[in-house]
Parts: sequence; structure tokens; C-alpha cells
Amino acid sequence: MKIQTMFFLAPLLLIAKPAHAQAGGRMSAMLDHADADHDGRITRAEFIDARKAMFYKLDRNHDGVVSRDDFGRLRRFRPKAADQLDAFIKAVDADHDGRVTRAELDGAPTTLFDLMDTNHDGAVDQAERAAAAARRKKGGS
Ligand SMILES: [Ca+2]
Ligand SMILES: [Ca+2]
Ligand SMILES: [Ca+2]
Repeated sequence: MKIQTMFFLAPLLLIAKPAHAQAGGRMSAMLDHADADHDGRITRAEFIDARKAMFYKLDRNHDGVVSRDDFGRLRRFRPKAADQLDAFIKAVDADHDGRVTRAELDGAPTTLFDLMDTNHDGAVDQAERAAAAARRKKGGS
């Protein structure tokens, strides 16, 4: 069940910063996953690729958009995860039709990435990740 939760909450992390420190572990796992070439740095391109890969996983009914239709059962069994997904759709759904298209996801802000890339070199390295984790521990953002 733990992996399930990470899977469902990760999309939100790809567009926004985690709301609380508890999300830190999931964020770390998600970032490890995003580092496709395993060089310890997550480039913006790697971050966006991870987000694209997530789209196909979230589109469970394969109709080309991510919407509430993809999570009918989830709402019944894991209402909290469903709420997170609602927040995700709301944040990315630029034209407010309740459906997230690939283009909308591609155009979504990389808030979390931008927050962590403190030296603005287009990649998040281990030191920046550690600094972000330390900031979260202190209760800041
Ligand atoms: Ca990398
Ligand atoms: Ca869908
Ligand atoms: Ca839309």
C-alpha cells in the first residue's frame, strides 16, 4: 500500500511543492526516479520527462486525458489520494474543463524544481536536494 500511495501522490509533487514534511520521503523517491542517467543531478529535462511518464500511468482508462474518470474506484477506497489527484488536476487544468491533456501537463509550472534549483543552473544536484530537505525539516518551505 505504501508504494501505491507514493504513486498517487507523486504527480502532485511534480507540479507543486510538498505541503508538509511528511511528503519529503516520497519526494526523495520521486527525484531518484527522475534522475534517468543516474548522475546524481536532476536536470529540468529529466524532471519534465518524469512528469510525462507519470501522465501515462495516471491515464488509467487510456482516453488520452487525466480526469476524475480515471480514479472512480480510488475515490471509494482511498479518498485522500483522490483528493490529491483532484488538486493535481485543478492545478494543471489550464482551460478548466476538468481534464488534463498532455499539452496542459507539459505547460504546467515546475514549481518544485525551481524551488530546489537554488543556483539556477538548470539542474538540481545532491547539495541542493540536501538543502531542500533541511529546509523542510525546519518547517519552512
Ligand atoms: Ca541526471
Ligand atoms: Ca483518462
Ligand atoms: Ca483541460
